Amino acid sequence: MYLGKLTVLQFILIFAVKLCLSENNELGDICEPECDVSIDVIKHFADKLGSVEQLVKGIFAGNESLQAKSSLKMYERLPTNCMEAAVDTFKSGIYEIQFERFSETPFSVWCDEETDFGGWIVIQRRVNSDESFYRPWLTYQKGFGNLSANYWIGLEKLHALTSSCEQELYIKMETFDDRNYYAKYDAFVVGSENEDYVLRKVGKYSGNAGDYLKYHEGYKFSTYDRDNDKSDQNCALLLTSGWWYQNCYWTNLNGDYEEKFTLKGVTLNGIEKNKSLKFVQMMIRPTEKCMLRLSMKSSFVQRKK
Ligand SMILES: [Ca+2]
Repeated sequence: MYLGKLTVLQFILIFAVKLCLSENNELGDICEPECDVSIDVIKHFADKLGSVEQLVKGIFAGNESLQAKSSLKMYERLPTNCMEAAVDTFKSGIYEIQFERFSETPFSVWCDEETDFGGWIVIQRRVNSDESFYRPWLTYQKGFGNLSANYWIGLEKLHALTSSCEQELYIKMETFDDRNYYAKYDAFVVGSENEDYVLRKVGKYSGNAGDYLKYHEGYKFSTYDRDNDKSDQNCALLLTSGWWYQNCYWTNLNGDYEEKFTLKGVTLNGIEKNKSLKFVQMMIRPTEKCMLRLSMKSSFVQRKK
């Protein structure tokens, strides 16, 4: 486990150095004007990495001191995301994470380690018509489905996960004739319950599916029993779904899973308008800046002790 944490620290260190060092610079010349990671931060993590390595060597040698054990306890917190949870295995599957902003009780998530270098928490998935996504507000708020099949993580968790530390979003899609698409956004923020879980921010787009989520930015989540959309109609009722509807959609990934012609399918308009996608998976991952902040938070806990 400790080696896993070391790997996270190494990741942070490598990221910080990569960000700040130009190829020809000496250590003392950093940073570039646009760089927001200072030399002090890099030195701090380098020192920390060295001290942790010494502690781990002591543990493995069987001569650990009480002080060493005490110091290591700060690294024993549960993972807060899939970057940390799967750092030892690099395998997709179900992992326990703990996110204090949501609850002190750990909860299970599916971590995807196969897409775009892994570390993704799956927040939504459609694989067949076994699970209805025509659900009321409270069910969308709480989450539903099966972690390894059709799934919606829940708006409350989505708000907690995206509002405290920067996340990026990856939407993976496949059509019934086996064409693959993706849409990636470098930021993704969902508002609070008081804001009706508004899609507060969708960052810069990249991918081959087209930027069809931006249309929904700034719009509240709607279900058939909570019409927050911009339309004169009730989009969620009309489309038997729940989504950040505007008037009504360019993207409708919680729509009706139907292979046949449908106007209310699991769709992204740039791919196919009137037919469902065969597979959709929405995932979030902490940005590099977020991982840096998480590591700094751990070091702060240690200094307090
Ligand atoms: Ca309406």
